[in-house]
Amino acid sequence: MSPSEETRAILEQLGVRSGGSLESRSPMDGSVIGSVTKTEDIPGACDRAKQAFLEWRTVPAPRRGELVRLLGEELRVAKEPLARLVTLECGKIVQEGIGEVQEMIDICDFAVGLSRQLYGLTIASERPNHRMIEQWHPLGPVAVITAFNFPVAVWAWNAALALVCGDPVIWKPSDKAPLCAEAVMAIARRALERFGDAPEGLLQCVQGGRDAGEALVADDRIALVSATGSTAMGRAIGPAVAKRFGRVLLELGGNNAAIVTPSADLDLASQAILFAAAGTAGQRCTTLRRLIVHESIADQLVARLKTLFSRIKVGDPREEGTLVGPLIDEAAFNSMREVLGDAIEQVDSASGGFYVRPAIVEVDAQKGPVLKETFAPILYVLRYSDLSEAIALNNAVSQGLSSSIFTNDLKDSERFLSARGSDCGIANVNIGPSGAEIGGAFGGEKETGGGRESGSDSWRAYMRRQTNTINYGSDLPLAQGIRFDVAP
Ligand code: UN1
Repeated sequence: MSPSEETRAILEQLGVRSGGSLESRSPMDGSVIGSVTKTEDIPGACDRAKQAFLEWRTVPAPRRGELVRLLGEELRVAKEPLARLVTLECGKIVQEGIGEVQEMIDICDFAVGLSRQLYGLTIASERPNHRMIEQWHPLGPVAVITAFNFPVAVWAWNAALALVCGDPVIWKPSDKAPLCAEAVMAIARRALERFGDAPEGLLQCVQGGRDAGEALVADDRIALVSATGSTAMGRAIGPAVAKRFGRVLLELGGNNAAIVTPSADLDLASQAILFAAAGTAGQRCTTLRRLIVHESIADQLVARLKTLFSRIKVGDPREEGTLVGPLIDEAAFNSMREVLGDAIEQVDSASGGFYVRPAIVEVDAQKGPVLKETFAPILYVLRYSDLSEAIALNNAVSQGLSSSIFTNDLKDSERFLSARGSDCGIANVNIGPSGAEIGGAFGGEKETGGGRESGSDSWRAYMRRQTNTINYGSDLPLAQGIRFDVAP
């Protein structure tokens, strides 16, 4: 079946009406597979979200969790068609499409449990008969700006947490993946109907390009802008939101490395490197882009990787056995070609899509394109002789998302994880830098933006902290022992 025929059938199955001026193309063959209506009234959406907030913040958090539980149930029902749509609209292989929807389900489960937690602290007061506590209250409407490469999961990371935290969500999906967003909204509507009395405007989606995102960023009814995308995008959003003292949660570019030490298990490392570098056609922000290998094992490992890379099946992401589907579009292909020149290996160029074989490029130093995040499957290989040098290379880029080390030497691994080790938000041992579980906090430092999404205590970004000091005595001792009396 052609991508457009199959998309039409899936949209119908999921209850999504296609139509409007914004077209969506499948990276598989470049054909138009559907369209959506551009959202004209962004301030109206912000207004509805604000109204919804006034009501939703008063609903007990465990009841808010019930909505997320229902969302998880609806996602389980729609898992296969939604995953298929991710494949059709973004080119992910079937396994990864399913994995992405599983990630949505996982975060819903996580958020349901969280809805009975959202803990604050009790703090010892210096004053007699005083008690200090910290409470977490809902923050306000959250704008979620997502990229094409995780067209549904990143919304879910944000929405599941925001909902239990008491915040409405306005989603501005990538204009390369508008149909996935419409499908998720249709699924969410079923959860909302079953829930019954959620306020209108609690979950919204606005479709459009950069201007739609800019309108959300500028609107002071939006308490938090959670944005995933390029560092250039983050550089525009950060100051714009700061100007109005709004909050941001930025998850921007990565330029992730893995160090392979002489003691590493090379079978395990090769498999991990294969997935981390070639998976998702090199279009994850956690994709492995720089391999830093000890000189004593470099020849052996590179030879192995070259063999593995040559065996990767590149092609129709729907086909059994395909590991690498198409790049998202021609622009992605061009940026890969800019780096590789004639060495780029295009596969099936008659298909209308941009299919490439993942490339391995050995380099002597980190400069030029090695320092940039080219969103395509290029793995640079560097050699090192001493672990401090390898760690310095890992840290010598402007991005700080993910990193890993392959080693069986406890000292090497602990050095890598220590304060003088990797400077990234994620540092792994004997697994690649990509493919994180939702239970951990996800995000990174430096030009990656500093935000943390998903698990651990990332929920705090979606709430406001309030410190309370309660005097249950009859005297008024002041903090720091200050005396401030007037004779009676
Ligand atoms: C992204 O590429 O924007 O860790 C997110 C991973 C996925 C999420 C990636 N769980 O690779």
